[in-house]
Amino acid sequence: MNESHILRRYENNPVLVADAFPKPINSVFNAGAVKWRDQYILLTRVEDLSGSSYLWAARSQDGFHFIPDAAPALLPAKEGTFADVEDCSIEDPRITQLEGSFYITYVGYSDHDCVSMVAKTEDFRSFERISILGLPENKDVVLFPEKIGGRYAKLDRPMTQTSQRGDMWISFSPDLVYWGDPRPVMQPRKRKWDCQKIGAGAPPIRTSEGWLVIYHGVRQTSAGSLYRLGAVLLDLEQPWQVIGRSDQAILSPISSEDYFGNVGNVVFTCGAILEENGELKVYYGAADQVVCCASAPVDDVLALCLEGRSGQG
Ligand code: BMA
Repeated sequence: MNESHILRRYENNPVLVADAFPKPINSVFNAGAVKWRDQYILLTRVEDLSGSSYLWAARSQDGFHFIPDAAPALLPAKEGTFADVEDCSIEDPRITQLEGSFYITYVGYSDHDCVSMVAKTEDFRSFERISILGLPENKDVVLFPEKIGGRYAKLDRPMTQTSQRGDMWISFSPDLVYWGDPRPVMQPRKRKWDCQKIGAGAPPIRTSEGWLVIYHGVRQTSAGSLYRLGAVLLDLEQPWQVIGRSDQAILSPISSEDYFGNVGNVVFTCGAILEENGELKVYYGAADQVVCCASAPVDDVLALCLEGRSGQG
């Protein structure tokens, strides 16, 4: 297999498949990831046999062998304030550890199209929904793991009808409910692998060089959308400033599991873990079917971003 990308696939991929679950499901993919009390936790997107998605946690001692919990973690709200915006499906959870709790950002689907949501949990078993973070059509929302300049900060990806393009934006909040001071952060790049849509994947990771964000980029091909992963470094104090962005993709669909699933040609991440030894583990959904892992020394990923200093924003 061509392994020219910086991220190296775990040799026994996938790390989680539908058959591992205690009831029949269609697929398990796009998972938020966190290491907590010597346990790796994935909060996965599970699609059931009816085509609706919800969230289900799986736990592991080594980051590769995951056992799903006995029951789903969070189902689409069917009543109350949030049912209106997520009663069809909830998708693509990201986990941010912030002020001692876990904040889960995810996409809610309803007749109103897709919105971005945030909920809070302490244990991945019970959740408190907090607010709608982004109006339709909004996806790929991640919270920063600390306040910036005294305010909570998020990246998200509103879509524009006119250009049919999705840029990444940042905005700020005093309370995770009211958001403002929005600024564009970066755009798809003409003629490159990320020329049509981009979106934050894993929540920003603090490094010595800046906030590291693993993101996905999309390009249309004659076979449909091609989803790949890239990396970008944002300024620690002014995270709307791009320090450097990888010119090349860091992971591309080239392995069989990236094709044989519901949506081929897709690698899509919602979570990454930076180990104490400097290894960056990226969990990704392959072909919207299974969860896989790939890794690289974080220094290699940072170097690639810094090489791309000129190709900013
Ligand atoms: C995006 C999201 C992801 C999915 C990807 C590829 O728009 O819906 O959940 O993995 O498309 O199909």
